[in-house]
Amino acid sequence: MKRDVRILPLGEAQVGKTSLILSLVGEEFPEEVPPRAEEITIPADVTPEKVPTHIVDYSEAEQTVEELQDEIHKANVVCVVYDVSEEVTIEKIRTKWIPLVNGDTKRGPRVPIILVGNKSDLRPGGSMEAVLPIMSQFPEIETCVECSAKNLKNISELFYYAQKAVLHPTAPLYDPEAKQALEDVKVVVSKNVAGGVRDDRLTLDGFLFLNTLFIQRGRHETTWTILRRFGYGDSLELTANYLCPPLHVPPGCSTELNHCSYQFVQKMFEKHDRDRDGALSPAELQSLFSVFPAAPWGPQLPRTVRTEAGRLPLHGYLCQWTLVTYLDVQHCLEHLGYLGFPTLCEQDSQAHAITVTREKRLDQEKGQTQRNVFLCKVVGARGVGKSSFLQAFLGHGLGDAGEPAGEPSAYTIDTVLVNGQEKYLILCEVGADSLLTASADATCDIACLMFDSSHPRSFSLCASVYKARHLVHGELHATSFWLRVALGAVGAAVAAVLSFSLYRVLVKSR
Ligand SMILES: Nc1nc2c(ncn2[C@@H]2O[C@H](COP(=O)(O)OP(=O)(O)OP(=O)(O)O)[C@@H](O)[C@H]2O)c(=O)[nH]1
Ligand SMILES: [Mg+2]
Repeated sequence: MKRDVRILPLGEAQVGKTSLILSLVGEEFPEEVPPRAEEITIPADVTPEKVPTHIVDYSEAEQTVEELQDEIHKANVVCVVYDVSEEVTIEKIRTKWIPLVNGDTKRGPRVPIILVGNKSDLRPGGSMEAVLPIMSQFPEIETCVECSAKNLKNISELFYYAQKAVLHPTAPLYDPEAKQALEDVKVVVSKNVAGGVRDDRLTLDGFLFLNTLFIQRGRHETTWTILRRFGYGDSLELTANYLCPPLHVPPGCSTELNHCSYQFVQKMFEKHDRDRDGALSPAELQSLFSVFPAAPWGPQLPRTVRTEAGRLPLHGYLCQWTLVTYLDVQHCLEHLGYLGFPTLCEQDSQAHAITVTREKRLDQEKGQTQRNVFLCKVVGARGVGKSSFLQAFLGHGLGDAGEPAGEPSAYTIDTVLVNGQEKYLILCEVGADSLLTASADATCDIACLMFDSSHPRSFSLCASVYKARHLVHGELHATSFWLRVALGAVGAAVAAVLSFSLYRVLVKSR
């Protein structure tokens, strides 16, 4: 929206420009008027559209042609004033004033114009017949109004129309010429490309033909406008502005996909699941990532989410999106950008795909949380079985025949049912030693301290971590819940244990 509006009344001498301005301001008809009124500013709060409005008078006697051009350049809207009782002042609208304002601007933005028939007290309604043909000739004329400075009739209306013409212009919404141009374009395309237009719309072939035509005819700017609208810069790479829209994540808050973006990524899944078997094969995954500079999900994928015989089912796919959004929201924004989220979801940026949750401290104070994704750090000495524990969470038992290939991953993610609601739970393995350094990041929702019951040292390490992070630094706020797990053998009980812990975390924070 415009920050303020500058209105310039023009027209033949003696039609009543100065009188109109002064009767608006003074709310009475000035018997004596100077040739030119001082510029006036109407404060935002007294205008109907609540924007500061400047009205600038023009007087041929006092201003040069250059000054006039300068004023036209600065104006947001021009009121061409004529005298309803003087035919010649109407004729001059077409022959002099509109060409002066919008001169050779054959294309491109034109200054909106309001036609103002003043002195309606002398000949009410008399000018319409003469004015209508002018209105249909010039699309930049927003409206016309008859008024009388003498009777104070339609004066505030006239300035209201002028304000409205700037703030809510008709031209971009309906331009009869542009509509015609669009029809012409379709005719050209359908004549040249078989199937270029279908159901009155351009097809991909038609669109490509049209752009080739633009480039051949030297209208590169049209093709560039389209490319830039989709986020491409001069080197035909997506720009950083497009890929990394600003998103503020205060400390203590986490990032999740919202309903609309889950729907979007699911649609992408369905689009690339060509054989409709509910999972993406490596080839289908490659086709999903064909619009990325490099495939973003690495060889750790089969050990991070649940996969099925080398294929990625929808569940695992959504888990992976959730994980990236939680751990690395910048990359998530980028990925959504490559997939065209803003265009396809009609949002101005990918930032609209993300929910930034309330600060965890507030959740704890209020005893409620809206979060759907939780992080559990699995802490333990080397060799204690953390990785196996993480893998068991995905249903992979030790030495299982069907254990997936792929590189080891420090994270696994799956959903767990908590009170009948599905929540995402991320497990992250952390070496106990690394947590003992002062700068270590101990923030998580659940800390799971793991020791090997046959190795006392692994228990004492856990005890040190517990003391260091919990008692000494009093970091209770950082971790809601400590879980001590002694595991002889890792089994499928993991999911149940963790689900129960998460349940306790949530119940505790209610
Ligand atoms: N009857 C009638 N006379 C008006 C009206 N508005 C202005 N006049 C008269 O028309 C004459 C010209 O008015 P101005 O306001 O000076 O006209 P202008 O367009 O500013 O003229 P320039 O400054 O010379 O360009 C004055 O005598 C006004 O009193 C109106 O609504 N009705
Ligand atoms: Mg004047």
